[in-house]
Amino acid sequence: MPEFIDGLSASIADLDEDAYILDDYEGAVSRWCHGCGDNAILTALQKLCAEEQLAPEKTVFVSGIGCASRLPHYMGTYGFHGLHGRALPLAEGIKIKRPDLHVLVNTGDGDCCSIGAGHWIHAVRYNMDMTVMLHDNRIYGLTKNQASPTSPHGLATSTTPRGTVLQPLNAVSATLGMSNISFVAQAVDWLPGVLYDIIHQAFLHRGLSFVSILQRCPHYLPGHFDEFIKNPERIRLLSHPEGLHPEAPYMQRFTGREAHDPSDLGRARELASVTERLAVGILYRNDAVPCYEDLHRREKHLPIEAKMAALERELDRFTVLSEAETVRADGTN
Ligand SMILES: Cc1ncc(C[n+]2csc(CCOP(=O)(O)OP(=O)(O)O)c2C)c(N)n1
Ligand code: SF4
Ligand SMILES: [Mg+2]
Repeated sequence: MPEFIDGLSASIADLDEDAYILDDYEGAVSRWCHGCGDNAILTALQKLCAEEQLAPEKTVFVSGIGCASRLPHYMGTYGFHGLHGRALPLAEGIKIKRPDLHVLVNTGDGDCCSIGAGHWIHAVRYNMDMTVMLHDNRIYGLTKNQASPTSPHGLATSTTPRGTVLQPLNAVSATLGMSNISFVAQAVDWLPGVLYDIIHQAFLHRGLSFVSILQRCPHYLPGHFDEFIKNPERIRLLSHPEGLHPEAPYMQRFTGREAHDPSDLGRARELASVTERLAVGILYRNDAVPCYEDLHRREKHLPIEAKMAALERELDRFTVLSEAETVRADGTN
């Protein structure tokens, strides 16, 4: 007969009390709309934290402003809900001062690709160790239906009532064209197993991993991604031992599978440019790109004497000397 403690069997009470469970990562109740794709991303992140047993006090979710940027409130970890477009520099500041923290960034298509575009390019180039998730719903959700840089051509919004006139910015192609990239992936919110695996690999990668996630906004763009959801042929699921694993259970459901070696940047760029058939998976990874915080730390740990001598040398370079001092400094007198 099993022993019972307050109605629980001894085997349940014996569970490791120090292990974190999903509940430990739950924050405030989400205010996102019913069916919003942000919910799927939140679920994947809570699962990631539990799977990797991330200490909540050592984990920080950083965001800008927008619906997507509310995510840190819904996590039971630390968080920084920042300023519109400024999620990445905030995350970089946190990482440089506290490299021991796990830093994850949630940013919208307006937040990252519009007002924050300058920071996006440089954050990628600095390659600090963080996981960046672009929630690309192709619209400004929080401020009620304005066109974003990723809005498709012709989309009627409150700022473009007769339809957008520009072709959209392809965030994955743009990132693949930046300097110093180390991890670029594309995911969709409606395939939770694939989404989780991509986010998990992005997290395990050391360096800046950029994951663009097509995210449904049923409030302003109902049915917007239906062409992909209803027709899986329109999705090209990328598999490779260095990417999503070919034996993953969801792979079998997709006839549109494709083997893609994530070290092949040329092919990654080709795949990203074809928007009619969406490439989902890890497009590019290069684990050899150095992280800025490591390079910075190397400088930081010079002995104080060496730093002072370097500073003196720099100051001397800009010192304006009188004629007599110049002669003395030259040793010609
Ligand atoms: C400096 C500044 N400019 C503009 C705004 C107004 N604003 C807040 S969120 C937002 C766009 C949000 O769109 P996106 O980043 O795509 O996030 P979503 O709401 O779609 O998740 C804008 C323009 C602001 N808060 N601060
Ligand atoms: S407006 Fe759109 S993006 Fe914002 S919470 Fe609602 S469904 Fe999500
Ligand atoms: Mg948006």
